[in-house]
Amino acid sequence: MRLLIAVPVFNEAKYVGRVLDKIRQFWPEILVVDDGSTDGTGEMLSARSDIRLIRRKENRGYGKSLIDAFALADGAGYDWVITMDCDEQHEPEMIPKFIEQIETDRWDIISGSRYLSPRNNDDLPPQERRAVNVTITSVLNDLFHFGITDAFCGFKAHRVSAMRRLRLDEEGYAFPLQLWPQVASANLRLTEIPVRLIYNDPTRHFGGSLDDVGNRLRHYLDVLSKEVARLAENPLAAAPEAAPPETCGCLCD
Ligand SMILES: Nc1nc2c(ncn2[C@@H]2O[C@H](COP(=O)(O)OP(=O)(O)OP(=O)(O)O)[C@@H](O)[C@H]2O)c(=O)[nH]1
Ligand SMILES: [Mg+2]
Repeated sequence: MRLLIAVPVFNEAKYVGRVLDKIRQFWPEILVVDDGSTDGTGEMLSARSDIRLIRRKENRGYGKSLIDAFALADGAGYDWVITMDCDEQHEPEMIPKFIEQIETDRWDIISGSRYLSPRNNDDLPPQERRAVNVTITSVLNDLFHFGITDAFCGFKAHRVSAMRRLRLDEEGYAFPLQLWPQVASANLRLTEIPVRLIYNDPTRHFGGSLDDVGNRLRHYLDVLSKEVARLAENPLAAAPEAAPPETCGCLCD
């Protein structure tokens, strides 16, 4: 099984070195997508010889970086991609837990959830973040009967051959609102695993109009409803049938 850890990065000079060193303790193959950082992150990444690096001059967005990571992984022959953030909100210690689930061969998407089994050392999420997450998670569950608990966790494992069947082009933070309907349309096999809830920097923000919670929720619902309409017109191909078991014609069992 070939696994790539993909880390989208924008202006993370404070964290990037530490996070990558930590990830390497658990898995050696790492792709970083630096999206036009202006704080020295790109230079720090270019100086490392232990990662694959996509470095863009201009910022194209969180979703675009993941889409590019899946395409690179596919072209380079990887079987799985684990995406994780670079701001110490995702613990590299969890990588083996994702690998455990990958190795069961039962899933196409293994999604981290910060709300599946709360722990004593969890942080408190900002109230409006939690409210948006609860609303969107419940809309997704109503639409697609997923039974998920966390619509917005970027810590996920993706089977590359399954991702190849999707048509992803949402470039911004609304990427999950396109991913989830496509997961449903393509009938991908989905599970969640618990990850720690970490909010270590209350000053972080999305930037631009998304910092207003009303705008953000409207934008997310808008992307979701457009995607649902698009898939109703043009659904994704169902999963290929599993090949029938080969028979050898003899009476052996
Ligand atoms: N490539 C790329 N990465 C981004 C972009 N924006 C954010 N990121 C990275 O994506 C990851 C998640 O971004 P965050 O801004 O922390 O998003 P979040 O965790 O949902 O929100 P917070 O709760 O505010 O931390 C981090 O590793 C960021 O550096 C972007 O435009 N392009
Ligand atoms: Mg974050």
